Amino acid sequence: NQAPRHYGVTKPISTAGPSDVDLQRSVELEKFLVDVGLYESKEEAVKREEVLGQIDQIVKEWVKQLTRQRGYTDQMVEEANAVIFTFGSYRLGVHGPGADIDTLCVGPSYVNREEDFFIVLHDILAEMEEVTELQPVPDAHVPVMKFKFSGISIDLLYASVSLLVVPEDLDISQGSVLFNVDEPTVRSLNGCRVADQILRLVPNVENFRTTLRCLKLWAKRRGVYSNVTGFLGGVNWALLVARVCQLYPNAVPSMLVSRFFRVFTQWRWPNPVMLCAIEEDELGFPVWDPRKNPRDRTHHMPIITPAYPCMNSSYNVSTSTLRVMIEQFQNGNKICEEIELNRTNWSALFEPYHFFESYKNYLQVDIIAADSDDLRVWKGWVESRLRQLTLKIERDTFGMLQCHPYPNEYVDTSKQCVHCAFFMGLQRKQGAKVQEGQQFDIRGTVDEFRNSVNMYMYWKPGMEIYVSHVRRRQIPSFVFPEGFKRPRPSKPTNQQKSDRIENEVDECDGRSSERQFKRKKSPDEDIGRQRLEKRLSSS
Ligand code: 3AT
Ligand code: MN
Ligand code: MN
Repeated sequence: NQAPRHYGVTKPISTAGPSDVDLQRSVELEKFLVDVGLYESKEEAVKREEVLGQIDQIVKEWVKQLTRQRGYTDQMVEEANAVIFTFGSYRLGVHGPGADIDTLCVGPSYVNREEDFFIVLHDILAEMEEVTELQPVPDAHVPVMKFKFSGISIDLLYASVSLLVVPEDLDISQGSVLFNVDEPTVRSLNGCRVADQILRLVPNVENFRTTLRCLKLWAKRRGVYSNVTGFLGGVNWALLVARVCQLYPNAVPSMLVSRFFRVFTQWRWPNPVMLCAIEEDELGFPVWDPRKNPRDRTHHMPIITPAYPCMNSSYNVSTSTLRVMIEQFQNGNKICEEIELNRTNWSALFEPYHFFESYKNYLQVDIIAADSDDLRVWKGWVESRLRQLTLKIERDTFGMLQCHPYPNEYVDTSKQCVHCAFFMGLQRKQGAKVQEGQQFDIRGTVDEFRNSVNMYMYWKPGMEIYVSHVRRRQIPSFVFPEGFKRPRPSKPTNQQKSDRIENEVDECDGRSSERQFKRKKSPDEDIGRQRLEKRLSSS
């Protein structure tokens, strides 16, 4: 493998190294990350290595046992092998305390996923006293066995490759591992292959890591870290940061963070972010290519994975979530400019986003189930459908009503873990000409969403969903566990003033807030609300 002339698909923007001030700011940034508890202890790191060693032994023994049972020769039994690889935040070296270890087990061609992995290995794990919370998810897009091993969370995937004997030093970066395997196996191998490539394609791994830790923390604080809601998850952030590292190969983390915001406030989406050229179709797996696939042309924020078969890792992003992220990038960019002028410090960048102060109108999605186990699965399903609700609302109002889904879930602790809620901010499209008396009627949209959610394959009695329009002041108190609704200025006169300003804003809209949504007056919804209250007070 020849070293590339430069990293990435274009020349760097700047090859400048750090000044003394940049170095000093990097020290401060790293101190900030340590102080907020982003790094695990030495003990935890050692524990993780021990656990990985034990899992490695378990899968090796499992494959040997199966080889013996299938009547292979003694020599085959002797040579029988499985190897494990890690991916996700642990592999990239950016995991926090308590993070899971995403692990892939690669086994020989005759050891399959359906029975050998999800039944035989499952039963072996179920017997072990170190293993708790064992949860097989065989029908997921990427089939996975989730469990805790001595308290460490593990996501274990399995890939059977076209080899009778898996060598201990198997290189899964080679395209040849994809020969003659099915698509779930390709997807299972892909997490590791992508992580390997990312680490290979950045000019300085340590600077990449610190910058990525920083952007992940920022994204969480600003409410834009979540794949399922249509924002970006760990891999997506890793790819964006890696691209910035390529564009500034000699920059240190303080510079990379501010260049990150500069680059991505100026990026002209849907131009794709890529770390390397897209490899031509070698084995016939589908590859992201907007020239060939009409579907790929609809992606709003393409962030392309760097291992064959390359895919858009962020196909979940919608116009709504892209708009929210661009706003947040602009906010980050402004703060970084001020940091560079010494007008503020790093803590300003990580200021939490005040979602419940940012809108006047919200949609509240209440999720109820009979017990906490039911709530967990039902909530996961509803959460995975929320993107559809934002798409439908924007579609049905021709983009005039904008929807901001918020990734956090709020658990109603007074209800013994049987009730939680998600929220979405709603606002009129800014700058749009709104006709006198125009109202948004999204009852039909919400009904369509509720119907699709209720098609849940594993629905059980007690699983219910309610969608209602709430004003900012009606946000339930369990959303604010610290017991405040919003920062109250110390003097009551100020409070009155701010209330008046808000009313004036309403007036400016040219209509009273109550008239903004017909939904508010929907008898159906009022009934829903009453039933919800009744259901909750009886539990
Ligand atoms: P944490 O430190 O664990 O929070 P992470 O980046 O490791 O961050 P995950 O463990 O959730 O995040 O995911 C690890 C990898 O697993 C990322 C991606 O390659 C794959 N993955 C996770 N969720 C999905 C998904 N819904 N669909 C496809 N791949 C996924
Ligand atoms: Mn992980
Ligand atoms: Mn995981």
